Amino acid sequence: MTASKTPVAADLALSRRRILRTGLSLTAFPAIVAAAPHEAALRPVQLTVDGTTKPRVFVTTDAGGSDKDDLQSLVHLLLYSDVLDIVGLGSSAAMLGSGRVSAIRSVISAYEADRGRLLTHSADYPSAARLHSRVHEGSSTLQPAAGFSRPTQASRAIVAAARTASPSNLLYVLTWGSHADLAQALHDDPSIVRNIRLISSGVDGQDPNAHRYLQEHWKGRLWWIDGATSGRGIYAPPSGANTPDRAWPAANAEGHGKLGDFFMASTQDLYGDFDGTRRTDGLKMGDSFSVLYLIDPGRNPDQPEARGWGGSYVASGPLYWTDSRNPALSYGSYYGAKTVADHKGAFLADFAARFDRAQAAKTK
Ligand SMILES: [Ca+2]
Repeated sequence: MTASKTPVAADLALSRRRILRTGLSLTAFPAIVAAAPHEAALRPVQLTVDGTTKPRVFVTTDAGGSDKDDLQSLVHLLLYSDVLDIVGLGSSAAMLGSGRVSAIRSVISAYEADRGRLLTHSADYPSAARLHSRVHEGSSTLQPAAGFSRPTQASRAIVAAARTASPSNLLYVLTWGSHADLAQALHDDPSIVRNIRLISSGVDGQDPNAHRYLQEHWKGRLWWIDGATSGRGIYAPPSGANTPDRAWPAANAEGHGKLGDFFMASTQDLYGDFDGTRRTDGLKMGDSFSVLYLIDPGRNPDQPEARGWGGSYVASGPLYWTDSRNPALSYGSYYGAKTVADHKGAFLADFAARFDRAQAAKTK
């Protein structure tokens, strides 16, 4: 095993706020050896037009099920795709079966309709074709007891993206669904661990064997924010009730481009509307705390314990952070939710401004 127990070069990690000199030589980064076709297409560093580094992000999602909150999270992600280098979007929806990449592609199609207006606000929004080329089917079955089985398109893409990352240009893997494809990727190429930072949602129930494999074989060697409940602070009230905000998307998303309408349509029946009241309609996007962690303009991503949009986490071992168990920071049973909710005003105002971009082109 080549993984090191030393910190993953945290002091070398580049945040997107760190300005690189223009004309940075890509030869400063490791050469790509025997690169796979999609590996070669991933440039080592993506810069915004003003020379700021974009965090490299690979999202795995269970979008496509009856609970639509990952669709909301994808809208949120794409509205910030000018400041993030989205190198992969994997469908890790083992509980749902295959074919869920269509859910990811549907959000990209909405984005494509709005991109012309978005570009008037920021020249860094990627093309829809580029995003589509980075969508990958993941595991459609639960992993066996070992926690891994066969490579998938998504697991191969994670390996490829991680190989083109480096300790000074890390790959953030954001898991919104199961851990099956990440587990497979780490099994297939253990050396990638040094280039990965994982920010995961509470997804152990979506593939228990894959999650256990990560816990037993990678915890302590993999830089990992294991956030099970803090993200609930995006939508839950202090009581911890499942009552997403219905007014916010009606005021800030609906009518704001295709993405806004898509978001609004994805607020309905979040939990299947079992009692016919639609009381759970609204803004949820509980997995988006991992994106908030990266886009917070005031946050140093090397410091999981600091305060910020994506929450504050407690070190529970080397390279491993979890939700705070401080009762004062809990919303009902959601540990750490207050550490996210405390910043709700700021990150929702910023999100609203992003929907405004989708609604209207910037006037000169
Ligand atoms: Ca999810």
